[in-house]
Parts: sequence; structure tokens; C-alpha cells
Amino acid sequence: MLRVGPLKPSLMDTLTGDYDALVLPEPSERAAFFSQHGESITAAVTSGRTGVDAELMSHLPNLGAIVHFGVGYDTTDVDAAAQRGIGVSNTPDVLNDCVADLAVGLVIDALRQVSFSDRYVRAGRWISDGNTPLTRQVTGKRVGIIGLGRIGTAIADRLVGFRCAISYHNRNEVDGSPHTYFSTPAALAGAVDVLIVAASGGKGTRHLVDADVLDALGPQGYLINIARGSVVDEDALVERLTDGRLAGAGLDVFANEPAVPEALLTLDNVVLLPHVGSGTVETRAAMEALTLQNLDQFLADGTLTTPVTR
Ligand code: 8YV
Repeated sequence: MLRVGPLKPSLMDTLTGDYDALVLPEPSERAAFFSQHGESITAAVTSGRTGVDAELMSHLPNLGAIVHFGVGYDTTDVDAAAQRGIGVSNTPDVLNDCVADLAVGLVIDALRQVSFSDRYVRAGRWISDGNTPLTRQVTGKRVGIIGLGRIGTAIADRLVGFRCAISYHNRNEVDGSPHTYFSTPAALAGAVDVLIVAASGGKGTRHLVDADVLDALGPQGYLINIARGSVVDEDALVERLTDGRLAGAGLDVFANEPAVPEALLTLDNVVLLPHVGSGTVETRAAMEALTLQNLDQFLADGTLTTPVTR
């Protein structure tokens, strides 16, 4: 089997030690690698950071499964995989709670200015400049969620405890949902104080949150993104956070990770995190276990535990 890209260190050790995993080399060394190993590789393990594109698939004629560490698989060409009969799996559900916890943390931080206030105290400004400016209340806010899937629902459940009125946008209305449905992201943005992006990445959601959506959210509005940077038009977001057309943002994901737009680094109305939504000991262990379960099942009988269904 083949490891594509870096993974959790203990998972990389297990793949090397217990599965004799080969590691995809640098592009300049791939031709020799493929001619020596291409035919023997039946499974690949990768993540939302790297993935397997159609070009790589074309060099692995016996590839049967692409096993993802992570719920997002937008880095893998799933259409090309389907055409070649290659199964794709991810690690759904086990990270819902931690990602939702972090989303709520970002809402609280963005509105109550937790990170800014911490910087303020550390810089000695409480003494030199006095109290910080007043912030915004979280309890009771109108919150819109783009993508009321597993993670979006876990976020909504938490914010109900803050007596927030929850609305959402999905491709289709969710049967039986107690929350208010909006058929477009702009209509949703226009009706809420806080817009949370929880939709999966990929071609279908690229720039779903565009300049018009951000303008509908407006100068009193906050954007939170724990999903994928690609879902938001990042240039439009940066412009509006810089000139006050948006109140603030809490961002765990970016368009070109690990690069963060320079202009955001000096803004105190923005909370910036290095893609840590699922990054707890507990959740990463559960993701690792589910990744290995998928791999073991594929090697045993050719099926996957949590295949990606589209
Ligand atoms: C991981 C994620 O950080 O699950 C996902 O889709 O974005 C995160 O949980 C990432 O996949 C690990 O590389």
C-alpha cells in the first residue's frame, strides 16, 4: 500500500511498521517509483491535505481504495476514482463534536474579542490604555449555518443552548429540521448576525460565500469558517474585514493553507486558527482508528467501513 502525504505521526508509524507502506516520493523520483511499484499498490492512505488526483491514479492500475484520514476528501478526484472503480473512504462523525466545539469557541471569541483581549493584557495595555471597548453578546444571536450536515447539526445543537435562533442553507431542505431554511446563501446571510460555514469543500461549493453573501451579512455581521477555505471568496472577505463592511470573523481554514492573507494578521476583529477543528487527542485517535478500520476491511474483503457516498 501507499501513503500519500504526511499524516498523524503514529498513523504513519503504523502504516510503515505493520503494513510495509511505501511513501509517494517527490515528483522527480516518481517515474522510477511507478515502474518499480505501481502495479503492486492496491490501497492508498491520504488526507484532506494531499489526496489522490487522476494523474496519480493513472500510474496505479490496481488501486482499489483511497482511504482518507479526515472527513473532507476534496483533495481526491472522486469522479476519476468512481470511473476507475476505486472506492474512497473518509472518517465521518468521530470529529463532529470537536469541530462543533471549536466553531462555538470561534463564535464566542469573535463576538467577545477573547483573543484580542488576551493580547491587550499581555501587551500591558490594560494599564496604559484602560478597559477594552465593549463587545457583542452571543446569547440570543441569530445564527445561520451553511451546510446543516453532521457537523452543522452539532453546531446548531450547541447554539440552541445559547438561545440562538438557528437558520440554515443546504442544497435541499432537511426533512424534519426545527431550523428555518433559506434557499440561497445570500438570503440566509441577510437574515442573521453570525454566518457559520460548515459545508464540505470541492468544486460544488467553491465560493458559495461570495461578495454578495458577505454584503448581505453586512457591517454588523460575523463570519465563522470551520469547513474549507475554498467555500469562501477569501479576497472579498479580506476586503470587507479591512474596511468595516463586516464586523468580524473567526477562521480555522484558509484558501491556501498554511498561508494566511497578510492583511488579516494585523486585524483585531479576526480570530485566526491553524486548522485545528479536529485537533484533540481524543478525536485524532478516533480518526486514526477509523482510518485503519477502513484499510483493514478493504484488505480483508475489498469493502470499506465508511465509504464516501455522493
Ligand atoms: C484534518 C479536516 O485536519 O477532517 C477533515 O476534513 O479538515 C481535519 O480534520 C485533516 O483532514 C487532517 O489532515
